[in-house]
Amino acid sequence: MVLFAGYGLGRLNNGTASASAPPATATGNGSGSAMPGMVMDESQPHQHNTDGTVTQGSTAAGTTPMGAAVGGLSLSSGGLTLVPTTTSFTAGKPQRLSFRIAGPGGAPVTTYAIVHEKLLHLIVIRRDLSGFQHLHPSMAADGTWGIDLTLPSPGIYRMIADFTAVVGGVPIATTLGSDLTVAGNYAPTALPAPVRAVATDGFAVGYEGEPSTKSTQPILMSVAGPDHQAAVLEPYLGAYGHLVVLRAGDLAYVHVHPEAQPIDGKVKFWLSVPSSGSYRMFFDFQVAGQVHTAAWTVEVS
Ligand SMILES: [Cu+2]
Repeated sequence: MVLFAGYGLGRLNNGTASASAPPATATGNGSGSAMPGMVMDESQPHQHNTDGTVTQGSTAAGTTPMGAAVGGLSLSSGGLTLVPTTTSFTAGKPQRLSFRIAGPGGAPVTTYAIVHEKLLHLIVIRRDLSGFQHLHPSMAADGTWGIDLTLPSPGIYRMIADFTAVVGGVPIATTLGSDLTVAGNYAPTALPAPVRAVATDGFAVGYEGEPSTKSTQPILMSVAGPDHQAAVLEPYLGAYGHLVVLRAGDLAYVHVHPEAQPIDGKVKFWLSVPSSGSYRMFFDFQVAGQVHTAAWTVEVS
């Protein structure tokens, strides 16, 4: 597992510079994945697996992916527990979402590693995979996270927190989830048809590639402006795009980052999906200082 030799820890929010952190040690299980808690070189493509491990992107091409392990489905994993303060919301009304991450002894974790420029990434989505939001709450000194959140319509939503907690000096990368409820008449939306080209805020966004359960596959995103020319993509949170893939039925979570530079104007990801089924793929990209999110339905057999 020489692959991971030399990857240092991410920057910590308590001011510990990576230079002073102990180097991450390759442990070598031969699966092409890092141990939970290891922070990868983020200039390289990689996949945040649903079980909290990270797979370095293109090096895993053609090999068997993580497969069955899925995460983001549990309130508690790896000794960490997501504790939301309130989980019931009123449709269309801005409300404070606050929560903490309880550590193994129950006290809130207050130290996190910065991953993609943030200490914690929060996805909120209704269980029918509509209304995707990618948010960055802020943390108070006591470890309470908070953000103003509007859930537009009735239904059951999922909050999915993706972070690397540092407990006793050990980084633990994990993804935890909880339901949020909005009372009222829930009118679920059917998944849109699995088309390749979608219109997003005036851009035509497409993807090439075939997501598979058998191997890690390249997925290339292209963004064209109203003039039909390739849009000039800008880095957003340290990458030329962010891809969140959620499985229909249980909202199993996969977060993938691209190769460091666009290739012929296209953003290249390496993706493996945990099972056959229907997925919704969300691609965050930035043009002219604005972040947009394109979404596709993907059927994996
Ligand atoms: Cu984020």
